[in-house]
Amino acid sequence: RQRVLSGIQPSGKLTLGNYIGAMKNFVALQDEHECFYMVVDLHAITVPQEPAALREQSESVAALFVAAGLDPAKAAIFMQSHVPAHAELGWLLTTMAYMGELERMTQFKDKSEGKEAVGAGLFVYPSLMAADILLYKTNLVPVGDDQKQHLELTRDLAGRFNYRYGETLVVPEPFIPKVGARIMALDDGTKKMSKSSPNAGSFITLLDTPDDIRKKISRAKTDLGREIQFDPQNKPEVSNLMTIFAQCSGQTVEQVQTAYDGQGYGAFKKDLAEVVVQALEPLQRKYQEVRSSGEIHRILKEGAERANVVAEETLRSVKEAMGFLPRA
Ligand code: AQP
Repeated sequence: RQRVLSGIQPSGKLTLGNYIGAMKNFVALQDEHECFYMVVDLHAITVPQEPAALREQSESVAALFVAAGLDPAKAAIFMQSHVPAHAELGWLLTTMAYMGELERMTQFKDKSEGKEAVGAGLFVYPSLMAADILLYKTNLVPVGDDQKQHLELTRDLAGRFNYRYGETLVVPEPFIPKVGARIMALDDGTKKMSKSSPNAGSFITLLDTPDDIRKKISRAKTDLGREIQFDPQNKPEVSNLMTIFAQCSGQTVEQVQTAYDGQGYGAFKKDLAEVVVQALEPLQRKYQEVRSSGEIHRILKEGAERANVVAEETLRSVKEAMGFLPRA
């Protein structure tokens, strides 16, 4: 059994991108492996969050984990801030990261672009993410393709630590599915779908009503021409919609292409909307149950207890290796 860890930020409502790129894999891995899945609230505050919204979104994301099929009896589900070792190891690793390597992170460049004031947290975020992963001696990290660069940095930091202080940390492997690894924005097939985008029409959230979903898909940008053809280079928008169709219906992109051969965008989009509505319906029903039962608080408490045991032990060995005086 390998150890798996991943997280999602409570920085908005979860999108189909988060689901297809990350959560579906979280669920697929829980039977075979020892899994830790967290709501990364310490990451969410790298951009300003309104307290009431942060609280609501945190509970909502945790409930969506369960609604999507994560079983708290199998996987530990917890809030990152409920395990203090994350912030502590995050700091220790920040001192080992180089400015140059952090400056190269494309997510930092994207998120800071055009902003007058850029928080320092946004800059050092990758070293906190490294701490998240390394605390659990994680073997596999299921993430979307957009996180590849951060994972590479995590591997570098773990290697640097081990070289400097002796073999202490486990160097993790990324686990990125080939199909559907990156879902793009509905208004721009070259940008990834993001929950914090200012244009709500650019993403579909897991809690959108059927009517919202139909509206958003019917307004989704499509390229010139009218063939339903999978060609991400030349037809990024249609290709993205085809990926969503395939992921939500359990078909391959090739099957989708064959089924819509010779048909126009209109008919395809109409069917796509229904496929997405149907795929989300059971998840939304379960979400309402989880929220109204209040069970999420107990789930998060138990998850944090399990996580703390593992995280504390790694932090202890890291501090010892670095030469911190142990507390008597
Ligand atoms: N568009 C996407 N396609 C595939 N996977 C995606 N992920 C995010 N967007 C897509 C994957 O979801 C996981 C959780 O991401 P996160 O919430 O920690 O942060 P993010 O990657 O920055 O996601 P967002 O939705 O874009 O959030 P904001 O807008 O707050 O920055 C990760 O595994 C990610 O790969």
